[in-house]
Amino acid sequence: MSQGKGCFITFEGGEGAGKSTQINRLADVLRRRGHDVLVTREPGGSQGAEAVRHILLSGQAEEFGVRMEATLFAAARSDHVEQVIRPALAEGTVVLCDRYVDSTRVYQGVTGNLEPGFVRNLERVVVNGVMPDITLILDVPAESGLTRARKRGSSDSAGPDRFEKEEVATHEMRRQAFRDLAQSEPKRCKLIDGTGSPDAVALAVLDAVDSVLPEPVVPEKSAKGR
Ligand code: Z5A
Repeated sequence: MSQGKGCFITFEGGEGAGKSTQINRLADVLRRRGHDVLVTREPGGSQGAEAVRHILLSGQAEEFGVRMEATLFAAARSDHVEQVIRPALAEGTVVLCDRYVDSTRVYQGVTGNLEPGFVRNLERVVVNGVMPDITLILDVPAESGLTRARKRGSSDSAGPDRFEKEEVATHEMRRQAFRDLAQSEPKRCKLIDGTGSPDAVALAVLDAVDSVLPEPVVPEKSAKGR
């Protein structure tokens, strides 16, 4: 593992792809198996990053341009990495993160038209060596993901955020960009069909994750008793 004893697993995909649903399911399974698990998200996941989340998702930063937004996502990520992710991995925790660098590559890089060099340089400095052991890209047609997200949105009070409000064609372009990423980094990125039932998707997720997970650490007492 590139960053200590733990395992770093990220989930990516468009709106309503099922990331939160699958992260929670995977966390339950891994905890039952004896792993220490941390569920976190971006933008957010640390005190500093959560403070920036509202600025980004409310659209307050949009008028200042995509460079500004990308830099704010990066600032939030830096705090999240150094305050939460790196220490958790060093303690042997399995970290499950809802979105990470690939979201910046796709949302700000591809559909935001930000120069690839700028995106790459920002990423390198901010992650500072902490890259996912595996990235699960949940693949769902944009229209179905948006329908799911809207259905869920009508039952919570928040309403659509700055990104959810964009055109279907933009969401479809992101779907393709995530698929391209899976092709260009096949070792790290696994494309998972997200259109099946939550149970079917969970099985595919577990199958992919099993290839990178270390054995859970057995507590000392029970190890002696064996
Ligand atoms: N962003 C960015 O631009 N740059 C960056 O670097 C980063 C992020 C890190 C964060 O939004 C926004 O920030 C995001 C990109 C941008 N754009 N937007 N919008 P967020 O954190 O508020 O939300 P999200 O990441 O987009 O996730 P989501 O919309 O909440 O969707 P999800 O987590 O993938 O899906 P879900 O909540 O698990 O499921 C959605 C609904 O579908 C729910 O009612 C489920 O019960 C249902 N569901 C789930 N799975 C299934 C299946 N298999 N079948 C049927 N129904 C299902």
